[in-house]
This record gives sequence, C-alpha cells and structure tokens, in this order.
Amino acid sequence: MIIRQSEPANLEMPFGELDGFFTPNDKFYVRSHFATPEIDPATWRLRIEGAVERPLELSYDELRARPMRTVAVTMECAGNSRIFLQPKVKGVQWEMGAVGNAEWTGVSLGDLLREAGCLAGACEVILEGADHGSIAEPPRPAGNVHYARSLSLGKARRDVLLALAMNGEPLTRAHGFPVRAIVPGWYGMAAVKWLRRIIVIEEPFHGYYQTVDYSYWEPGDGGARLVPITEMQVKAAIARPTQGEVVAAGGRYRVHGAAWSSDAEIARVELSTDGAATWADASLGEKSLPNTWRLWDYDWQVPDRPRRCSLMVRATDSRGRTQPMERDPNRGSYMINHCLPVEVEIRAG
Ligand SMILES: Nc1nc2c(c(=O)[nH]1)N[C@H]1C(S)=C(S)[C@@H](COP(=O)(O)O)O[C@H]1N2
Ligand SMILES: [Mo]
Repeated sequence: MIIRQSEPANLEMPFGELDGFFTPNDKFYVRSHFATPEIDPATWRLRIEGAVERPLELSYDELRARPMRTVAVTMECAGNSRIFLQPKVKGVQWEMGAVGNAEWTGVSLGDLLREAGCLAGACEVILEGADHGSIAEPPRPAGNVHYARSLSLGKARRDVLLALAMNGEPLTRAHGFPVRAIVPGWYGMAAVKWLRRIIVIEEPFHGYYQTVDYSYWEPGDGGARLVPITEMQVKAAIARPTQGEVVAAGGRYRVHGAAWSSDAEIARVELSTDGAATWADASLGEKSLPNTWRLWDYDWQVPDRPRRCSLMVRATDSRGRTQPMERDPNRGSYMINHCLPVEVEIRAG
C-alpha cells in the first residue's frame, strides 16, 4: 500500500495491482480523518434515536443475531485522482487507488428504522462515528468534532447497509470495526465507519463534512448553491499500463482497468491511444451489477516506432452518462472523473 499519511492512516492501493473483481481486504484503501477509535465490542452500543417512536440501543451480539444481507458495492473516495488536478489543490494526494470493490454483509438500515418508527416530520438520518478530534483549519466548529454525515430518509430506507463484514471477514479496525455504513452508489465519505449513533432528524443537517468539506457548487438561478457530495460520477480508470510504464514496441499489450458509476451499470468503455482523436471499444467483463465496478480490457497492438504515447479511457453507463473530457471547476477538489491521460514510453524490444 502507498502510505499517504501514517497518522491518521490514509493508505492507497497501487492501482496497477488491480487483479480481479473483488479487492482483497489488505489492498482496500483506507481513508480516516481522525485516529482509529479503540472499540470494545462487549461495551459498544449502537443507538437509534432522535425523531423516532421507539429509540433502540443494540449491542454487537444483538446486531449480529439479526437477519443479514450480502451485497457487492464499489466505494471510491470523493478525492480519488486528486494528484492529477492542475493547479494543485489541498487534501490527500491520491492517484487512482482510493477505490475498491468488496462484498459487504450486514443489517439493513431500513429494517432498523422501521422498528424504531420514524416520526411523521422526519427527513434525514445522521450517521455518527465514534472517531473525533479538533479540526485545524478554519472555518470550523469549536472543540471536539465527530465524523458524521447525513442521508435523506429515502436513501436510508432504500439500500443502506450497516456492515459487520467485508469479503466474508469481520471488519478490521481500519475499515470501521465493529460496524460501518455502506451507501451504494455514493462516494466513500457517506460510508461512516465506527458507527455509534443514528439520529433521525426533522430538518436537513448542515454538518462540517457536508458543507465546509465534501460539498460542491451547483449552478442555478440566483447563483450557485453549496450541496453535499453524494453520488459517484461515471468513471473508468486504467490499471495497466501504469503512468510512465515502458512497453515493448511492436508487441501486444493487455490494457486493463475498471469502470463504475452510480445506480447504473457500465455499458461501454472506450480507449484512445492518440490523445482522444479516435476511440475504440474495450471488452467488458462478464460481471455487471449496479453499484459495483465492471472490469474491462483491451488488446493493444503497440506501434512499431519508439515514442511516448498517451492512453485515455472513457466510460458510459446504462443511463447514457459519459465521462467528460474537461474538469468541472464547481467541484473543488472532489468528484474527479474527467478523462485523464496515462503516459507510456514505447521502446524497441
Ligand atoms: N467515522 C468515519 N467514517 C468515515 C471516514 C472517517 O474518517 N471517519 N472517512 C470516510 C471517507 S472520506 C471514506 S472515502 C471512506 C473510506 O473507507 P475505508 O477506509 O474503509 O476505505 O470512509 C468514510 N467513513
Ligand atoms: Mo473519502
């Protein structure tokens, strides 16, 4: 793993090591804002409270005894690929590897909300993590802040999972032990780790991690407004060749990678080897599920003449959305899905 920061742990998978539909747990990126909390499963409780008829308090064993569901979900950090932004921006300098695909097993949040009974005026739920600290840079709230994000009640009821296991293993501490949220189709920041409270609220939440952080400008009549980042944008990424890789002139090379979107399947992946002048279809992997990535590959006939060459890939999803060529400046340092070149060096074999 590439260590982007050691404390708190921010680890990236070298994306060139993509190998198979599921990301092994020890290769799955880690993104944490505060030190990993030390949680004793014997005393840990998950509380569901706020605008509910019957607040719930569940122990780890009680949660584990409930009906479970397993679902494959791809999770990408909203800042993935940030290192390629020009001019440089602040934040963890991820290349392509702050993304992974895993099979998550857990309890449906919708079931728990039904059991607690949301009041008529309920509109959102806040997911709060046990991790906390003070935020260094203004603007920021004073004192101690817990990592927290909200979801609309509709999304919370539809498909959100409270996951206890990842690829068949109990969650590791880094990935949110004992329980984390999995929010299909949304960027990773919504998948709150080390859950301790779920608070049903009657007014929209404007917490730090969906206003100052993890938000973007949406243009509109009367001026742009700041909105929380939610859905992943359609994106394809090249695993091999890697940036700067040397490839043999005149040979064949298997260009491959993954592509993903939100609430849609990947319908097409195209590759350009001439700086976006012409595009050719890549072959898509058999496995195609909503909210998981689709692997793709392309059998490239490498030119005979040694030179530098720029590869670019572009995905289209089943809802007709295609990756843009240009960066949208309203997105700040997040949601980076415009086409990015991978420069390779063709050398005589
Ligand atoms: N409690 C808590 N949950 C969190 C975070 C965090 O710092 N604290 N980081 C979020 C972000 S920005 C991402 S991208 C994902 C990363 O999950 P992972 O570390 O399991 O890959 O967790 C999200 N959930
Ligand atoms: Mo993230």
